[in-house]
Amino acid sequence: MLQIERIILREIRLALKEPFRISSGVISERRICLLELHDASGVVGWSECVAGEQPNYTAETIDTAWMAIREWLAPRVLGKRLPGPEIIHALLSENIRGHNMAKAAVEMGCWDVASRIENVPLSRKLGGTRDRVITGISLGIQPTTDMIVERARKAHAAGYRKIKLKIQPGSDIEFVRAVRQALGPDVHLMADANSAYKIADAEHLAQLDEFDLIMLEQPLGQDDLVRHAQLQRRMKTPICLDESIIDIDRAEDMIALGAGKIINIKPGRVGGFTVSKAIHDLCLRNAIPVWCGGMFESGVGRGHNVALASLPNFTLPGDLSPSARYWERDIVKPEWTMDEDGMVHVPLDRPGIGVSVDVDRIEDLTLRREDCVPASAFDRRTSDVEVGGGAR
Ligand code: OSB
Ligand code: MG
Repeated sequence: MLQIERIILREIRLALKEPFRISSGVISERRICLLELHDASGVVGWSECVAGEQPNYTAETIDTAWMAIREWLAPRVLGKRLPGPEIIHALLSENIRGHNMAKAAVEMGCWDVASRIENVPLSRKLGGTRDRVITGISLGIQPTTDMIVERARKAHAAGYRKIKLKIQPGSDIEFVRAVRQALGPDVHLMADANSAYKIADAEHLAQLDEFDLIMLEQPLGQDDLVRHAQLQRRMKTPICLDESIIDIDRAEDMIALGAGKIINIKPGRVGGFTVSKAIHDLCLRNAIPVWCGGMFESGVGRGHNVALASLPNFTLPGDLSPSARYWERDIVKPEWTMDEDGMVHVPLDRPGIGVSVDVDRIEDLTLRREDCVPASAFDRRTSDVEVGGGAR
């Protein structure tokens, strides 16, 4: 049983140690929306909305998500007695289209609250079985091949088990070739185009087959499932979809069409954990491996991702780098770390996301705050009258 009595929205900013360039833009500072959810039992849970500052990955931004949570989503859960987090996605999605990252922030916060109420780790509440998750790194586009080689060498030496290179037209084949030559044939290497190509580039992209990549992530547009299937027929390298998979139907379509062979599950992009689990289960039944992508989460969002990545079909290394790869200082204690085997440990000794949120530090970093509470009895009466449209 859940009864969320207050959701505190906060915006903080954290500077990345190094600016990160993908085909659709560059980011040097994260504007992060955090949710602090208070249950009637006194339990407090946390979540993070992963929407970026610009609408260049999906249509959502931190500002659209903030508005969606305040106006439409928080009111759907606040003050209600709810049987559990499994029903939240359906509750948030009835006649509210899109806004998956905003929905996910509310939904995943409810999962954290529910696992704390039950006194179990979030991982186990979700059905996770692993106690360590295998970790990779995502490297931004660099101005020269020498610079990407230097970063890839360092990442490999640090123990990362998969190296993902961001690519775009003009920074692709030669960059991948240089890294493959520098690191040798045994390193798990992949490329992510963030939709930078058209189907007319199929022949160009097929040159990547030479480098034995474990996958090519999202070469074409978000809605291009049919074209991804055409491209997959022309390439040996498995295609992995990221931006295209926004719900369970899109995952089914990918499988039916042969539009890809691997899915990057980001819980924010699909509207939360219930849909993530459904996609995970669908992929398991269809022998499609999955891995957990990242959106430069702070330690709060990372806790949610690590819990999800502990499910059985997360067999490929995730974009789940330790805190120190992103930030001078994270907002959780302990910070997220990676061991010598390139594994992040799933916290199993504590309920919820398994790390402490540094509330004092967050207060210091807070640039705006808004408290969402149940509509008062008076507000409810007025809105009933509006909806009733003068029936009396
Ligand atoms: O496409 O996976 C992506 C970051 C922002 C937006 C899109 C993507 C990414 C990453 C970052 O690759 C991975 C990470 O959080 O380490
Ligand atoms: Mg991606």
